[in-house]
Amino acid sequence: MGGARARHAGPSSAGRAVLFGTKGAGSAAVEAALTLAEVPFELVNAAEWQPGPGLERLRKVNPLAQIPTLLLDDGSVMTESAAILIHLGLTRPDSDLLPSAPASRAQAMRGLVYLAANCYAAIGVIDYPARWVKDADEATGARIRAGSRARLHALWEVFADTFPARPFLGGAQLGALDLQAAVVSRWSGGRAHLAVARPKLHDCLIRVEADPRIASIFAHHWPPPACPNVEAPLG
Ligand SMILES: N[C@@H](CCC(=O)N[C@@H](CS)C(=O)NCC(=O)O)C(=O)O
Repeated sequence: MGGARARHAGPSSAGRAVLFGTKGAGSAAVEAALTLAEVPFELVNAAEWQPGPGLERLRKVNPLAQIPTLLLDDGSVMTESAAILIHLGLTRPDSDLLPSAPASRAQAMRGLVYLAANCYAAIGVIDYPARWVKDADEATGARIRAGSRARLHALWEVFADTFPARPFLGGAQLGALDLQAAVVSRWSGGRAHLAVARPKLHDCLIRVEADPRIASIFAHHWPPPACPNVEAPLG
């Protein structure tokens, strides 16, 4: 599976899925989902905040220049993380990205859209407050950020109460909802808030990131903090 991953798309990418993304971004959830589903793909390093050829290429397929953006193997463009993950789950049923039972699958899709429409959207406001208020000064930007962050943390509490881990968010198997929750909670203090306010969800996300099939992806995007430089006493 690891061999399916290449970090830079070359000219030979036709016929292969191409994922636009960068370190620490929402593309990490799609990268993990493609890996679980064993879909071969190439990764183009691109982000709105990283000028360069990757961004130029991304703009041509997604006018919002947002990541994740995924080119399917037929060349069609997929944007919107929830839609991408649902598509992968539906087209790769053996991956367990979505539960097979219709009632559980419906709840997993509900959770994916909840995260995109509520949590991810709040993070978009936190990251780019000036997009939402004309002529915002610094103090206004700071107030928008603080209010959106508090709202985001409340949204996480509702998510945890609505989608309990049993042991994973979609049920018995690790799936797309777990991946998306693990990634989106990495931003704007979400994970630290959950550790205190909803520890069961927090523990579930730690288990998700430790799954041996995808642990290296999470470790690449969110490396563990370096050990303090403590000198060992000489024996
Ligand atoms: N609705 C999109 C949001 C994607 C998004 O906001 N991605 C961020 C990176 S994690 C981005 O590319 N932001 C740049 C921008 O909005 O200009 C989704 O669910 O995939």
